[in-house]
Amino acid sequence: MRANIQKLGEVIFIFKKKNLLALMTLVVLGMVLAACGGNGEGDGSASGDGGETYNWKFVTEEIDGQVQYEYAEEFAKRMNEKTDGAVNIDVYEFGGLGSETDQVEQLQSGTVEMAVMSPGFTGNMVKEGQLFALHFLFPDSVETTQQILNDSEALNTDLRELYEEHSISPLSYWTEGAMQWTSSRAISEPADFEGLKMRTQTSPLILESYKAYGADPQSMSWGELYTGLDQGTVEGQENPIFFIGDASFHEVQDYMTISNHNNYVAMTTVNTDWYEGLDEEMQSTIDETVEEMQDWVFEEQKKQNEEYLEVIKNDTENPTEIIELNEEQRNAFREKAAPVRDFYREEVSTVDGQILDKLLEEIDSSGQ
Ligand code: 6CS
Repeated sequence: MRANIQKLGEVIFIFKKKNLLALMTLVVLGMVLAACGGNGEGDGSASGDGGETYNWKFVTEEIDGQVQYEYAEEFAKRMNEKTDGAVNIDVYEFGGLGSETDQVEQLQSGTVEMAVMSPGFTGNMVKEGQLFALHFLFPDSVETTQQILNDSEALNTDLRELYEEHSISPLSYWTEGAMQWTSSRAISEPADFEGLKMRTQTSPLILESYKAYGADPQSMSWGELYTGLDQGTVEGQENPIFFIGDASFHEVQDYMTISNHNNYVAMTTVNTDWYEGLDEEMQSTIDETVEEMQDWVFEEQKKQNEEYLEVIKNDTENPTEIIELNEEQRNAFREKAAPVRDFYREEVSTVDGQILDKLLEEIDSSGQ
């Protein structure tokens, strides 16, 4: 089963740049393979030597080599070592078990025990989680942003409780780096977005953020994005640099704007009932590993973002014009983005923006 999924991942890697149809076929194939494999035992089962063994599934939204997948592999390795081989975690890359939204449902139903999940795919369910879609919310420093994600009570207690109403427990939040825009036309001021067909994830507030600049946003799975950009179905997208480079979006885009308009935040999530059913010792081992992984993943995203900036700059076969916004230019976007916060408070939040306001106080006290 695992070998099949890994094979599938390699094939996806080869095909991803070339053929949407092939990729989507493989997504379906992955779902069939997963169904054939049946559920891993989430609870302990007896091993030959009388000890308990645990087999869990950990699904990610990225493929082998990318930050989320590397995170899950490292997490699995650490859990296996700490439990003397009792915990075995199978890591699934994007496409192995379906689309990003399929993966959310699999975690909720307990078909998979663990998932790296982006709030950008849960906004129709956990409305408050859409605060991550607000541009220029976090400090410019990615380090400080990570510190806030680690310490925030608004996120780690209040927002977590709202996710738990939907059987999803976010155990941590971590950045995959600052997001930048790629596009088929140069973007250096809000007017450049006028009518631009912008690809986004599914959370409605992400679309709202781009409407505020005059763009024409539409949500799409990233599995369709390379072809969408190539064929002009969409003309721009946002992502951290490592993802732009590794998914080769720059090959089918002419410009990359260094806007640092937002941070890409991912969550390490577990199925709530499953996690609460584990004994205390196992829960602490998971919690301890989740905490250790915060520094690990920070370094991983930093390394990959730096490496891929060079890859994009040096790709002379697919030249990309890089536009670096100065503070004045960023302020023009900041101004247009400000009303989206009020929209969030008034139209989106189910708790009158309380979580956002608490987070804003936490950001303020970070001094950045
Ligand atoms: O743009 C996306 O949808 C994808 N971007 C990243 C950085 N990770 C996975 C996600 O699905």
